[in-house]
Amino acid sequence: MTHLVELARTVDDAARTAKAIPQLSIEYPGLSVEDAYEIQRLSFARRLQRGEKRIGIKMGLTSRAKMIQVNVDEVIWGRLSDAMLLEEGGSLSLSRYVHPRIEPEIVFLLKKPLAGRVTALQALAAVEAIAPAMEVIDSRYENFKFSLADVIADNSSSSGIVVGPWARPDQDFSNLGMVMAVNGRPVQIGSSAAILGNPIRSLVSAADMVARAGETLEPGEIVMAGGATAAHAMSKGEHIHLAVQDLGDVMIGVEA
Ligand code: OOG
Ligand code: MG
Repeated sequence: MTHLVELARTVDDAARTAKAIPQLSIEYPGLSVEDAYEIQRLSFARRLQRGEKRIGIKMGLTSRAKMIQVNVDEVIWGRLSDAMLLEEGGSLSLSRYVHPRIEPEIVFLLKKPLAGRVTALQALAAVEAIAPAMEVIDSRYENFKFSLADVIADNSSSSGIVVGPWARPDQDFSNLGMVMAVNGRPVQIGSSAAILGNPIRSLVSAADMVARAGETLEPGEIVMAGGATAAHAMSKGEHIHLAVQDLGDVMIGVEA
């Protein structure tokens, strides 16, 4: 237990100061997924103690492209705070991150509590709205390399969220074209269908995974469904633009 508290401080400090750390699994090769989620919970509690508010959760590794890019093939989740929200159409500063990447996503806004084993229909009935979104992920580990337990302990690389226009969820969003462009040039092209075949399945998994941690997704909270394509490593001077068919656009610029 004490070493979990210490490891929670290590990953939290790394995120706060934007300094890369060695993988926890090097020193603790036996680190379990269960312990990793406890480290995540404890490190997020440090954020709450500093005054940040929980705004929802993010699902990760819900597409083949993402699993292949980071060489971890299990669905994971992480906790999101208000301090991670980035202004749509604004810009972020590279100096606040270790080696940030950005990826195209779909996000859900909930109007009802959701937890446990639910059907896709029940999950959908809890959704107030959906929006196109980009997630900024920033592994705190050197070279963006990690094991399953490492990435979970590091809050599943959560670091920033840019959300586009909210739309009613009563439309078919199971196979929407998604194009992420950098300074006008498409760098990732995909479909919302890449997210577990249909992004609603990511919400179904989210409800189950949080319940197993003894938590509930609350009305007003958001759930990021996970990257539909591989992520793009960001560089200074880039204007990153995501267009999602029928849902609209999301933009962010990158400063030094
Ligand atoms: C882990 C986080 C994965 C996603 O959408 O799949 C994730 C990582 O790639 O560093 O956010
Ligand atoms: Mg993501």
